[in-house]
Amino acid sequence: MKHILIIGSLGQLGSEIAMECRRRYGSDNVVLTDIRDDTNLELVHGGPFYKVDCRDGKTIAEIVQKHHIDTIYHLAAILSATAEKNPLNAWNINIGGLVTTLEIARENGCAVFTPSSIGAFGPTTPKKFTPQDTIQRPTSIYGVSKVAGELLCDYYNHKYDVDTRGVRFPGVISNMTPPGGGTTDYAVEIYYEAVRKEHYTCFLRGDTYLDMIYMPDAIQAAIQIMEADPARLRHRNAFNIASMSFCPEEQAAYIRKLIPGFTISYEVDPVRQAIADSWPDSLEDYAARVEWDWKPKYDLFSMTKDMIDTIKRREL
Ligand code: AKB
Repeated sequence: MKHILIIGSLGQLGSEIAMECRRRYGSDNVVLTDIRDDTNLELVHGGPFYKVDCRDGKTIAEIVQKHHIDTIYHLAAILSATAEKNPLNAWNINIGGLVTTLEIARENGCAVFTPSSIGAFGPTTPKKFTPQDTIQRPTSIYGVSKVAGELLCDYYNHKYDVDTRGVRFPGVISNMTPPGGGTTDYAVEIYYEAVRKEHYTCFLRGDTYLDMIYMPDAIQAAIQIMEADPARLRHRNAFNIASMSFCPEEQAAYIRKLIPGFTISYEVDPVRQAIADSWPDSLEDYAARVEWDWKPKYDLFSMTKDMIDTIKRREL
């Protein structure tokens, strides 16, 4: 049985990966940490939980030893839009937290999952069907920290033989924990506002294409790559995973199929628009499909239907 530690377990990705890991591997075998302990009390009280800063290596090492941890999901990070407000803080948390995790993994023989992002690409990257191995010169501090993180994970693998693995997540859409401070957050907010007000004011231009993924597929990717046969992995970290690519106009058109009165307007935020314009329109994910059988289940229509049905069930 695996013994898993999830750092950043109360965030958007962390909380849902934590729930699925506790369901699969048993609550006592999945230890959670986060900088806060006042959200999702079901997770906080449903198994071992520690309130700790992701850079506090001493405390995290003690937790790893006490619970015989063999796999760490390092999910604590400042997202792209928030990162631009305080770049040094974002660098310190995103890279400081990752180095701390990698060192603990090296000393204790743990495997590590680290999420990278479409943010690891920049304006000189090929924009459509962005290849797995290509130009990476991001212009946001979030992207800079993601590229550095990808390289650091590769380094710990070839230098110290740490079993590091990871994927480049698109914008993640979910209906449990809201995202915070990302450029792709609009794609989640739009569903809530559609159900509540039949109107959404979008902070990106209507024709801005970005890759997105529905949470069940994102969870599946994170767990599947950690269970993949290492002999098949030619890449280890930062696999492109693609699921769907759309712009706000298209998403609004799909929402209108289910909520006919829905309207969208635009008040463009120049900071988030500049970040979005520097990212790819769509990724090519051949390596993930061949090396560990990646295959998403949801497309824009099935995701839209599930999001709206779920939000309606909860709120109306
Ligand atoms: C963000 O918008 O910052 C994130 C991401 C794409 O990594 N959702």
